[in-house]
Amino acid sequence: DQDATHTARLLGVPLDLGANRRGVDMGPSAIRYADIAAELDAAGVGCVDDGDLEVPRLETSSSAPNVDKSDAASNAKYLDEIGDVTATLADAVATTIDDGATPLVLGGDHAIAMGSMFGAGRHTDDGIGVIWFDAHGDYNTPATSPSGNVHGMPLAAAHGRGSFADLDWTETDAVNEENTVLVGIRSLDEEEQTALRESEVTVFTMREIDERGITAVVEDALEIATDGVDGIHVSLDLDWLDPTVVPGVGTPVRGGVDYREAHAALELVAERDREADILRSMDVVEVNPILDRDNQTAEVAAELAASAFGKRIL
Ligand code: Z70
Ligand code: MN
Ligand code: MN
Ligand code: MN
Repeated sequence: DQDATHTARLLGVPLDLGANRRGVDMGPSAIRYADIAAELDAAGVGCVDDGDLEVPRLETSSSAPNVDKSDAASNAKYLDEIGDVTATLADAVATTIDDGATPLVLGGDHAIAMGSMFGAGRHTDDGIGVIWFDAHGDYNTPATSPSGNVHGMPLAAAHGRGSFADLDWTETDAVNEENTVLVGIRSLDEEEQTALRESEVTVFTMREIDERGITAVVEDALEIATDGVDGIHVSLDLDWLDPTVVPGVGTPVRGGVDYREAHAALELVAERDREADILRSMDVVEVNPILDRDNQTAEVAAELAASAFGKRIL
């Protein structure tokens, strides 16, 4: 008996304007093709598919990256378009939660998490915590980003850091910095590292996982993220895992968690949710089918989502 309490609502966001490689726009299709609905069903979780949000296509859009390198504040490619998409996503996520369901957002690049987090934090008294499973910190701002790619910035934006001119719709107190935990990090830019050191964010690098094991680290992450909040958002960037397990990601970084560690981590999220109903929303991002082999990265994404939503072996 799985006695799960969630109804998952799938929201596809085929956005790749925040990434440096084309292809993650096909992520939602690939994850559906990997039968995420059946995976959730096996977890005893009801699943409603709300389809994909409308996203501007690079091929048909007249928009330019719109980056002025001489103006640090504008060093964020396609921020205008990404701001529109994430505003729509935030509304959809907030409405889904108000309806009593749990949004499972399928990316798309990691920039979409701004919409997920601001939507999940809306209508809360005490804000939300976040657990961010990623190789990267995603804590750049337009002023610090070496690339101008917005998928390297969503967490900083969620904390109201930096100047994001086209994100004027955001509510910057929805995502609590002190309840934000990064897990499995192994690649930070220089200024991003400084910003994280000076922040209230807790960062568990791969080193902590090597020393203490994945379950001890994730138990700590859950303790910190859930302390005094109205629930947590779980953001899973597939490049968190080792590239040998998930070839279909745009920015692979050696030395990631393996398949079993990843499942153990997300099963702990589900276990805590069974005890205290903490899971408010989740996103699964950065699956790139062009770089994948036989859809295996999308399959891992679907399986890990099911683990987070409560799938159990016994
Ligand atoms: C680098 C940047 C990145 C992926 C985030 C990388 C960002 N720190 N890449 N997620 N896949 O450009 O800001
Ligand atoms: Mn990321
Ligand atoms: Mn990443
Ligand atoms: Mn729950």
